[in-house]
Amino acid sequence: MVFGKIFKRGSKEDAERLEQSLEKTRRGVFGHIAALFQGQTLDEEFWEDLEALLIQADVGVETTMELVERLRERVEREGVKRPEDAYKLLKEEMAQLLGEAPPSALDTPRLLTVILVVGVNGSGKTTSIAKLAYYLKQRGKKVLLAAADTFRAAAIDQLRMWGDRIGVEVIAHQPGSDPGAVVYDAIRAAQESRKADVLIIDTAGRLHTKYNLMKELQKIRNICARQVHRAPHETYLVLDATTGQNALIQAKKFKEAVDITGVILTKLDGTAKGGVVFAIQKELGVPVRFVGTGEGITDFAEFDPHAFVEALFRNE
Ligand SMILES: Nc1nc2c(ncn2[C@@H]2O[C@H](COP(=O)(O)OP(=O)(O)O)[C@@H](O)[C@H]2O)c(=O)[nH]1
Ligand SMILES: [Mg+2]
Repeated sequence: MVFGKIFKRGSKEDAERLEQSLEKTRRGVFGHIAALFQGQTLDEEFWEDLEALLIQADVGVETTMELVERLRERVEREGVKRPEDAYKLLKEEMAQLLGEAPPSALDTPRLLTVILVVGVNGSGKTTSIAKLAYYLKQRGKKVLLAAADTFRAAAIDQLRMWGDRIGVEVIAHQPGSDPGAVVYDAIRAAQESRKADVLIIDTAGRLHTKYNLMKELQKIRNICARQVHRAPHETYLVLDATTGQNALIQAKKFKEAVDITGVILTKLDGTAKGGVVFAIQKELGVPVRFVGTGEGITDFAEFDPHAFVEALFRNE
């Protein structure tokens, strides 16, 4: 009930943060795309340039091909001659590609919502968890954090430090302890004395080691499912927007192992590209739910596909 009201999409604040974070992107490749449409003719060279720029913007080869194909078809069918008219159609097609955000588990009222957060080291998991916790707290939710990245002592300390700053409790064990046990305790704490509405679980992010990260994540999921009906209710994959197509390759690996329900795209403020949003939606079929727009606790926004496309093309 409460969530339905609180998570009204497309808040003005979210749109403004998104817009600010895309400053570099607007001046970068998407600015070049806008300039291309200020030319005179829609000739073969134009289409080749558009294709090259979209790929450069991290939209991805597959998604770019489909997008350009669809746009060319529309231009022909609708008899569009002027590049500026074609620009409007491109914007429409890109918005269409992102579609409407599907309902989020955060919109469904339940006693305890469990959010599992996964991703490689350095992608921005811990920071995003702190931001999300703060975001939810500001909206009246009681949040609890679980430090299930037990591999490094620094990771636990980092989450604790954030917890102290934002006034959110962190359940942690000793470094090197079993992450599953941390999750078990955190769920019990959330359900019992602390009565949290939302539990957010931080996890380790080492890939390519003997230690099997994917197995560990699977185990954590099983523990969640045993203790809370249908948990985890959301599994967010954190991706660093500045890593472009690499982020997409990582995402595919995680998706094979765990059921990803959404993406938190970080460091959108640090890239002049940003087209990876389209590739994520198209090639993974997973919605971007939140974006990181800086290093501060409030540099975070709920992702709205329409606001994103508007902000991306708002450069005339
Ligand atoms: N500019 C910027 N930096 C970010 C953002 N999100 C995270 N970071 C930085 O990325 C680095 C790694 O973040 P961290 O949360 O420790 O990543 P983790 O290893 O995945 O937990 C830190 O220096 C963060 O401050 C963002 O949205 N924008
Ligand atoms: Mg971390």
